[in-house]
Amino acid sequence: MSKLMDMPKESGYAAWLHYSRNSKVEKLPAWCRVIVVHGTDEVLQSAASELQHGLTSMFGQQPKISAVPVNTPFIALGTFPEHPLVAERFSAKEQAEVSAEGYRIRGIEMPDPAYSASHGNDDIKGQYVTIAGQTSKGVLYGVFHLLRYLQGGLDGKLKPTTESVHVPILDQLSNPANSIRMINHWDNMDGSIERGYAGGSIFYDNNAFTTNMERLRDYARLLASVGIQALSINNVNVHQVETELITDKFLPDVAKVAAVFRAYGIQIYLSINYASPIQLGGLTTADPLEPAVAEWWQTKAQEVYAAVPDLGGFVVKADSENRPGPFSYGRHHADGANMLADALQPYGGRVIWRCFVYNCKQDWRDRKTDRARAAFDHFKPLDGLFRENVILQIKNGPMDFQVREPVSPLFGALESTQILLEFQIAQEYTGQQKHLCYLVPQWKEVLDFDTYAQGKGSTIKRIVSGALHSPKHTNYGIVAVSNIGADTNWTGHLLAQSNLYGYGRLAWDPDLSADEIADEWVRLTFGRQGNSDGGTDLISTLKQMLLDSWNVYESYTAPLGVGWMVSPDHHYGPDVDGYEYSMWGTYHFADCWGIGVDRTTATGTGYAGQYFSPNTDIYESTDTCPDELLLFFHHVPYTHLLHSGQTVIQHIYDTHFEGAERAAHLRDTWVSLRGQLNAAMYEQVLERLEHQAEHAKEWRDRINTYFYRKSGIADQKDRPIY
Ligand code: GCV
Repeated sequence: MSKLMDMPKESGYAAWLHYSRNSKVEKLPAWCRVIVVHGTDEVLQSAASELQHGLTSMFGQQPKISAVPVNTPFIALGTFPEHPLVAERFSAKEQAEVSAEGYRIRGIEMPDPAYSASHGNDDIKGQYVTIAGQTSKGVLYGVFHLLRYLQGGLDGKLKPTTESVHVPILDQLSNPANSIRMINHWDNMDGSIERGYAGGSIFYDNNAFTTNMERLRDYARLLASVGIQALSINNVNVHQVETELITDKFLPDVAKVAAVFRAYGIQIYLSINYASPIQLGGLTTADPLEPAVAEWWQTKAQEVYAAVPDLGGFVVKADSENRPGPFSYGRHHADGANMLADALQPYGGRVIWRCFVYNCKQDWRDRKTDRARAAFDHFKPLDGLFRENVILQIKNGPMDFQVREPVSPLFGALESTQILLEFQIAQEYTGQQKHLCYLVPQWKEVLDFDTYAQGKGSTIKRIVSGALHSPKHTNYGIVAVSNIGADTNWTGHLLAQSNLYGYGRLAWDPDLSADEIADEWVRLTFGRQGNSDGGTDLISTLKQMLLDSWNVYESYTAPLGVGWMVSPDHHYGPDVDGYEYSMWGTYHFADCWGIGVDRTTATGTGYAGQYFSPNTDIYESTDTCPDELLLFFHHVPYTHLLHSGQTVIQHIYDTHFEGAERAAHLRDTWVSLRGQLNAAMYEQVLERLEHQAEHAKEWRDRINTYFYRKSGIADQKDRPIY
């Protein structure tokens, strides 16, 4: 295991994989003294060494790894086809129930508890715990499941018992809901990260690749532990140096990075510059229908795959925010994507094509153009025109990762096109990892949203997994923008690790609740640490802080779904009119009478009409539009009465006063846990929560004052507004 893993626990480096010593168990329990692993596959070897490391760390003694069964209890790791002992424990039907990357764990059958109490471990002699999959990746995920269970006392349902540590009684089948579970890095080769809030890149510095492979390996371990299996390693805005990633100059380095992640079952992708044929190839055009361009990409694909034979493929941001793309040549996006797809097809590569395409040079006076409509307007007409190895990547909302947006209407509208749902783990608009904002509840709302695309039950999670339109296809899933950087604790705010953890768990199983995921993460991160023994109060208090945090953040920032009241460019902190007269299509239209964007079909931009019924009708009318999205869909007077019974203006005042108080309460709650937490961890989080409490006041006062001055309507409770 990496030397870096020996960094002090309180640094947060080991994150949820710290495997603290279990003081309740004196020595390595008999059932886990030997790991029997069959095969030389490197992912299987990673699985065995992860298990060995985790058990050693928790129980203070190292299990042996053996290639052959032993005459004592043991843990068998392997795939059904290759490990006879593994296959033996499951019927053909049970084996068939496991999908390509799923796993089955079967513990030792427990004898009568009273009998076993007197006879101890002798009773289970010759028996073994089994972690099995169709593939070694499945086995690796199964190992991380067992480790989670032992470290946190978790398996989703079973809670920790003394016996479960001594003898695991798990009988578990788990298959990932999504075939693709991906993370996008927005890392640049100069070492910076676009929208990075946790230090510089772990991949690059000074226009070169890192030599710190240990750090990359530890990242691969964190990702694999939550089931991530795809990773794009450079920014979708591909600048000059990064354009050369697909050349001899950098391909040997890409190959080295790919090898590190491959050992953990993770496939690497590269973001490419659509104008590469011009910039690298000296062609005069990048027109996708020009044969010389297609040929250039075919030759390029051959070179790239010679260096990295299992490269996942290319991620493409085209015709978006000033990036080149097929529009320059009068071609549509299916032309653009298919040409690349044909080049990658012989190698099994995929083209992941982003739908974040809109006019970023809009005139703010133009009330007809609506950025929210753009993805649907561009891509719906192309449904069914894409190659088998093209996947469209769609942001969760129609705008850009705001604290509150409706779900993008493109989901469900594309019936014959493979898709990925894009989330942002990086907190670009949700406090930039200085504020606490556990995003899993937001993502859950998205995944559970019913589009009614094919009647009731057409939820986003069923659409993005492919279950609704295309159950047999594997080019579906979820992707998210990374929130990690070179900071020792990976995410800057230690508690922001919960978002990375939660994202992975949700991509594996969208049916997990935000509460369950928070519970897991808190137990794994804070259980048995520092002065704490992971007592119930600590666990439940921390969990509640996480669960409240999105709502707290929303309440002191932009109200009722309107979004965008942030400082331009860096997007941190309040600036109500910061984007109001800009070209980015991000307006709130506040005047002295009212606020909000009319997106109805009757009188507005018609965006509400992009949804299926009944959603389209629900959003169309203020009578039915949910309060939290009112200003996204409607322009209303400040005196408009919400369903809550409050006027819009009073809602703004109330939520902002309360929000700032609740932010202070988050800090006070943390302070109340001081005695139970490791001192260094306590301090690093306290600093952020103190900043948040202060910054929330700034938000409160700026927003309240702005609307008081615009509307002239006083706060009913007469609180200070400036
Ligand atoms: C990588 C937003 C961000 C940009 C980002 C873009 C995208 O506009 O502010 O930094 O660019 O989204 O998703 O491509």
